[in-house]
Amino acid sequence: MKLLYSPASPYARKVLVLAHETGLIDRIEVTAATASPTGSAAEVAAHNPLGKIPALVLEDGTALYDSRVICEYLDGLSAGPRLFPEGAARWDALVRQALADGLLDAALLTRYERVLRPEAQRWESWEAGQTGKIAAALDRFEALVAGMPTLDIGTVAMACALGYLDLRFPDLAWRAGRPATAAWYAAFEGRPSMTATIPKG
Ligand code: 99T
Repeated sequence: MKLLYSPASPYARKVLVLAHETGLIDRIEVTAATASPTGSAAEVAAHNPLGKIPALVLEDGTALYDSRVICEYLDGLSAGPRLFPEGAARWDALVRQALADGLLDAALLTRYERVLRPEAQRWESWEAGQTGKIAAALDRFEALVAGMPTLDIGTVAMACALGYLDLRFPDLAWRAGRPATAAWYAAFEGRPSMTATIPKG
């Protein structure tokens, strides 16, 4: 199967971290592609009408997207560790994934506002609204980290979100006032699945 991804994409990183953790990484051919709200690579658009990455193309040509669907699909193939728990723990993990992905959605909208939108059309209150969502999500991380399991789809998503803030938003200084999250992330980012997928871009 082929994963359309970009080395900066935190959503694609989530997929790759899960693939490492479940031992599936060698079954995935990774192909770099570009995606942007103002125009994505033809290969991306051919597989995902939304023009977004990641997309996973199966041997029979079926394309899976978005990252949540891909992660759950891969988890189902795992003969070893599973990152989507069952029972009550499932909802806890999925809500943390949604929280982290929502943080990322706000971060990406901010990123596009900063780098793509012509300066004359930028709207300060809109960016302030998005960065407010990022801060609120981070405050929820801070309340959650002490009670989380070591590894599930929620912890992977949270770590990928924090890694993206380090890459694109050093100005937000997310560690300030969030010592529990900073300590948790310092330990988590040492996992081989994380060191093998450090974002670039
Ligand atoms: O918005 C677009 O049209 C193109 N953007 C993307 O494809 C981004 C790339 S991260 N991916 C998503 O928005 C996927 C979101 C989806 N819900 C999922 O897969 O979970 C690029 C980051 C960067 O370069 O800074």
